[in-house]
Amino acid sequence: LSAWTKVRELNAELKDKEILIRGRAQTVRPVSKNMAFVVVRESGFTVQCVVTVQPEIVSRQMVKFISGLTSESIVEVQGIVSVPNVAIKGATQQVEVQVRKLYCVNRALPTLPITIEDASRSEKEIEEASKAGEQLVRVNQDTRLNNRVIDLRTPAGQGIFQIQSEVSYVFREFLHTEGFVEIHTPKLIAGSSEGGAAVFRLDYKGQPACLAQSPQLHKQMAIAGDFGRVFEVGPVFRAEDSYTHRHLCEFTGLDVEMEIKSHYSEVMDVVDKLFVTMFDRLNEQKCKPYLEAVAKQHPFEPLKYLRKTLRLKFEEGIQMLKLGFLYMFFSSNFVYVNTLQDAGEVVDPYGDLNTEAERKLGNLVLKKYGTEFYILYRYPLAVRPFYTMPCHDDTKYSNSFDVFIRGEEIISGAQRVHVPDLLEERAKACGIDVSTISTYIDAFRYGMPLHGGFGVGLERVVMLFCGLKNIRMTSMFPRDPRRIAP
Ligand code: ATP
Ligand code: AMO
Repeated sequence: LSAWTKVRELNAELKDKEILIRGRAQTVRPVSKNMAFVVVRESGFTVQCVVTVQPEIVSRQMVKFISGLTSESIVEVQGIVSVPNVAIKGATQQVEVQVRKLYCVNRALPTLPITIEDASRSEKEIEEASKAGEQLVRVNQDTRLNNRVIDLRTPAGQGIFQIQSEVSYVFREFLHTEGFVEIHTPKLIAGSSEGGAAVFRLDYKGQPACLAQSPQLHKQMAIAGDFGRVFEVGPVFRAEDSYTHRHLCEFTGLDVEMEIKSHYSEVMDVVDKLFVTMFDRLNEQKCKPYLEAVAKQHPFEPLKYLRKTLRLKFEEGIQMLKLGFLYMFFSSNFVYVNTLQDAGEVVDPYGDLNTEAERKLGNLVLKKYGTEFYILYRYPLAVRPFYTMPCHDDTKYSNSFDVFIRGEEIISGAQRVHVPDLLEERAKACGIDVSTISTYIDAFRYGMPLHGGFGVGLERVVMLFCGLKNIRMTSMFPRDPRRIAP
């Protein structure tokens, strides 16, 4: 009996060996009554299978049956590996399979809502064809998401979620080896964990409740329960009311919480080591075909990062932005008009950076320090959640940080207030109804160590590592203000 082989493993070393593969009939090309080609695809990798009439082995009837297969049907193919002496176009593997048997496991409809060929095209291909007078189908994002199961089958779709899987795998593996315990916290909670309006409220058997905006409160309570270092991978719900390229209503949070000895730089040390390890792993051989598959459809430059992650003070970031604008002021009058408006937004030393300012700072940091991955720390207290520890030397600032990839936020983190009265005071000052989080505040009254942590948006990490333009591409079944299906 032939051995099952993965399409991606088919290579010239298997020449003359009999193999068995299962995949989808991507394209079926009858040549004559005696011959047909079927490109079989498995997990984004493709191989050309050749069916030729052979006495006792392949009948004309079988060639006819194969010629009538519909695209995307599931097939099992038994055959012999051969190595043609010309390059094979339209398949990833540079060998062929000479078919001896082919069995159709499940037949797809003759016409599908989108074709893999159309859904796999790069923007550049479409534009070049258009210049040459040929109109190629451009599949828009809504059509892709409405037909997500087909869209996911494209090489880029496969690559993105293989990379996503590696990110969460490295996250778990790294933290396990660093002595963190994996926990699972409730997603139905009594009060908002982050404050603000972005909360899904619901009725919990007659009691008001919400979907957790983060595992924040319970991951801190796990520290109160003496699990010194914890992490969680789980769903996070945000009732975002606007439609942006980087906000979802449900995303996957990679959360960490840990006791600290004396300073929240210990938390930043974990971020640093974790992400350098992660980026190194993503650049290793295992992920290479997936990164290439994504880049083929959505070209991007590899992420620039340092062996020791840059840590930049928020105030220094503001200063760089001011100087950046000054620099642009001298370079062009046109930019001058825009930058004055922008400068007005960002120079507030106790305000937050808006999306545009974050991007600009990302560019300036890249120019000055040669990295697209960095930590910005010591944020103004006013723009951070109630549980954030104020700086002891200046309470207008806080022991907190955000982390950026290519000028966009992927992580927020901080040292937490561990003193219950201050915590209660801060929650009230931030407009939170403390009765909804009383069990959380009580936990601090039973003795709480110094601690801190951070939360990572999984979909944002993959989006920004791969230089993709929209977070919906890195969420398998995205939930945004307009979409709750499929
Ligand atoms: P989080 O707030 O959860 O840490 P974030 O990326 O949304 O993540 P914020 O600090 O809230 O970060 O926002 C940074 C900037 O992003 C805001 O100043 C605003 O310009 C923009 N922004 C945030 N949320 C939204 C939203 N829902 N819609 C549009 N723009 C937003
Ligand atoms: P924050 O609200 O910044 O922090 O969220 C942490 C990270 O989650 C991602 N993120 C999102 N991703 C997709 N869609 C959204 N609507 C969205 N909102 C946030 C971002 C962000 O950096 N409890 C704190 C973390 C902590 O301090 O431990 C928190 O939730 O990548």
